[in-house]
Amino acid sequence: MTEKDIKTASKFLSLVLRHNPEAANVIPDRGGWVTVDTLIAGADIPMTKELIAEVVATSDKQRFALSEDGQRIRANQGHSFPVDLGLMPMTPPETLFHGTATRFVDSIQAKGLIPGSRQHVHLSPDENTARTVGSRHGKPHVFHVSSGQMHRDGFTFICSDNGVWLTDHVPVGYLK
Ligand code: HQG
Repeated sequence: MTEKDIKTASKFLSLVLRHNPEAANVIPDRGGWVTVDTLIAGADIPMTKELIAEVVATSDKQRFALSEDGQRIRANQGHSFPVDLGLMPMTPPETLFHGTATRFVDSIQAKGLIPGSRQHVHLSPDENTARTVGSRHGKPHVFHVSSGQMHRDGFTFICSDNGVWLTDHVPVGYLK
């Protein structure tokens, strides 16, 4: 298996496990879990258990998780279909970071951070990670989010298994 095989499989798993399960003819359960064998059978690209295990193990951001018995897989975050990750709400650090592109800044300063097509707003624990996330969209801009204050004001935060902080909406007043 080559680097290219792993990258192609990773992109396909992101598509199926976050956005479009029909692409592999699978139906995720409430927690977003899908049976590995069913996914392999429904995939329209060559997939094997070994390839999937390699993608899970080598993903730079630990995008995917296998169940303890190795029979099921899900994305750790980034879903656009409704999913209950089953994670306990947690107290976030005082400040979190959101990386975006400069062309979105005006709209964000008007509406705050909204999830768009995803289920949550994604926040990074450090500024460098946020900058990298923002660069995916263009010239990066990093917002500082007063997450500690949001939490004290009653907003809920969860932290995905790969360390991305998730919340529903960040109103403008908490952004710097
Ligand atoms: C922007 C990646 C205008 C928001 C990353 C972002 C992350 C607004 C874009 C994960 C807005 C949505 C998610 C508003 C937010 N007006 N634009 N009011 N509020 N936006 O890709 O956070 O590599 O859905 O700033 O690491 O960039 O795929 O979200 O630029 O964890 O594993 O709307 O995806 O992970 O873009 O990234 P996205 P995101 P992976």
